[in-house]
Amino acid sequence: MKCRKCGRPAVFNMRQHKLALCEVHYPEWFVAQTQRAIEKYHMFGPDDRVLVAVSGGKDSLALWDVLLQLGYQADGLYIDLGIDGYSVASREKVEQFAAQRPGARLTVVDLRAEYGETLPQVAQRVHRGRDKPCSVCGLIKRHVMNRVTRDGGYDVLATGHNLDDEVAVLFGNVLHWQTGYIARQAPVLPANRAGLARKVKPFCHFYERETAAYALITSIDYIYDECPHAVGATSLRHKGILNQMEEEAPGTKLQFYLGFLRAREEGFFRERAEEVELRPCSNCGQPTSAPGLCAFCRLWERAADR
Ligand code: Q46
Ligand code: ZN
Ligand code: ZN
Repeated sequence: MKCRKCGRPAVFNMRQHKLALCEVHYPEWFVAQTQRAIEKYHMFGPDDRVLVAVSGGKDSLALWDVLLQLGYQADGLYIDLGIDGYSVASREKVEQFAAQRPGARLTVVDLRAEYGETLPQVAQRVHRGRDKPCSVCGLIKRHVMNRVTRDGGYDVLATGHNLDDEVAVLFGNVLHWQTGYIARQAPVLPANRAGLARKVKPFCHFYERETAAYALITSIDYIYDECPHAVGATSLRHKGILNQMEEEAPGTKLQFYLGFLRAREEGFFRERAEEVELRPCSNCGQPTSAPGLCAFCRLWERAADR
């Protein structure tokens, strides 16, 4: 197979786009497509300060890499959750990545150092080991990301969610008709007056294999292993089913997602998207729908009670 642009041997073939490219033209295409998505959804401009949430995985590091290449003012945020083995290894990848790029600024929030407990410790205390720590983890990450975005004076928080991630979430929400969640899923979540930061997903049109190919071809050193708690997650099961459909009909995932965004644009879910009223948490000041303390502060308050 030959590169569509230069005729040299292609290293990557995208069946859904009927496009094969070589090792020079694939990264070029990938960077240009990212810029297109940023413009299409009016995510941010050259004057905005962008905070990229990085986990050490291929998607978030590729995103940081591409934004720096495009000349954006992009800093990184890594949250050290204290998960045995995984956190040490992923933090190392992120720190190495930042060290190799002059001018790339990285903020590390170490959960144990700042709040006194690692994620597994909080989850054990709250769930007594009954459940996976993922719901507590999601809550903690959302809080810390919002806090650093706001306190650091950033205009926007960017995450490395790819098309496979977005489609798996959409699929799961459709299966359970979680209409409120469906209405709130979008490439851009605007900031709100209560203090929620603007959030964007510049990779939402890329298949996971496309971000992986970019990371491999451009030699980004990322952590291959997933978090150990990801094993058996429903979203991974859904990804498996969606991959089967994609295999039989290339483009299925992209069409499902773009069709959803079109329906959204036409106002299909508008009524459902009504915002719940938020007020500042009495302890940290972050927006919450609960009276008094936010869910994050309640987590640690229970720790203090003991
Ligand atoms: S990091 Fe956290 Fe994920 Fe690990 S504990 Fe679950 S939610 S699986 S993206
Ligand atoms: Zn080429
Ligand atoms: Zn709070």
